[in-house]
Amino acid sequence: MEFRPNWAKNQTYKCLLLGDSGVGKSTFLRRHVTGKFTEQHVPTRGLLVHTLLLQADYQAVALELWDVAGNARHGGLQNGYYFHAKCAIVMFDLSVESSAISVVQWLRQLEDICGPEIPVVICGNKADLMPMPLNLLYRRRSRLDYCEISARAAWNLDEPLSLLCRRLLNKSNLVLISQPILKPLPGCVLDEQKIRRRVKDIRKNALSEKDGEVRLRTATKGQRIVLN
Ligand SMILES: Nc1nc2c(ncn2[C@@H]2O[C@H](COP(=O)(O)OP(=O)(O)OP(=O)(O)O)[C@@H](O)[C@H]2O)c(=O)[nH]1
Ligand SMILES: [Mg+2]
Repeated sequence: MEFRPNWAKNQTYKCLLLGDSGVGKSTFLRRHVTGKFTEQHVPTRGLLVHTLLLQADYQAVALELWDVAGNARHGGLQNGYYFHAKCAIVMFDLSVESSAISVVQWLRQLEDICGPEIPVVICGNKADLMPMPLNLLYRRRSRLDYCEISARAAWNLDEPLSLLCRRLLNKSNLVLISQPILKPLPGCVLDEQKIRRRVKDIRKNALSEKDGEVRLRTATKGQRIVLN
C-alpha cells in the first residue's frame, strides 16, 4: 500500500525561534530549509519566517518558524511577534555560558505574553564544541523539554521539532518521518554516546516541583546554571 501524507488536513503552528545572537537559530533553520551550513555569523535583522512541512506518522504538520534577531539592536523581539505563537524553541550555545544564562529571560518574556502553558523546547546547539564546564539544571514542567543538537554536525536536528509536535498534537510517541539526510561538515565529529549520556543526566536531574527549591538552595551556586 502506498503511503501519502494528507496535506489537505495539515495544521499550521506558529513557532518562535528565540535565543541570544550567535547561538545558531538561523543556521538551524537554514539547515532544515536548504541543507546548507554557513560559517559566518550574519546577524538576522528583524525576523525571518519560514514554514517547515513535516510529516509525522499518518499526519502532516506545518511549523511556521519565526527566526527572531537575538540582538535588540537588530530589531530584537517585539511584543507583536508573540501573537498567536503556539510553541517555541529557546536556543543557547552549549559552549557559551552567557547564552545559557539568558534562557531564563527569553522564557520569562515568552511566558509573560503567551502564558505558562505554551510548549517550549530548550535547545542547546553546537554540541560539536567543547561544552561549558557548568552543570545545566531546569525545573521540570509538563510542557517543557530539553534537547541538544549540532547544526554543524547535522546531528539531532529533528529532535526539537518532534518534541514540539508531540506536545502540539498530544501524541507522546510521535516520530517524524521522511526527513532529508544532511551531512556533517567535513572534519566535524562528535561523541554521540557522550552527549546522549549528558542529556539523559540533565533530564534526570531536572528539578521537580516537590524537591526543586530545596535542591536549588543546597546545590553549589557557582557550579550550575538554572535555565528556567
Ligand atoms: N561549531 C558550530 N557552529 C555553529 C553551529 N550552528 C551555528 N554555528 C555558527 O554560529 C554562528 C552564528 O549563527 P547564526 O545562525 O547566524 O546565529 P543566530 O542565532 O541566528 O544569530 P542572530 O541572527 O544574530 O540572532 C555562525 O558562525 C554559524 O556558523 C554548530 O552547530 N556548531
Ligand atoms: Mg539569525
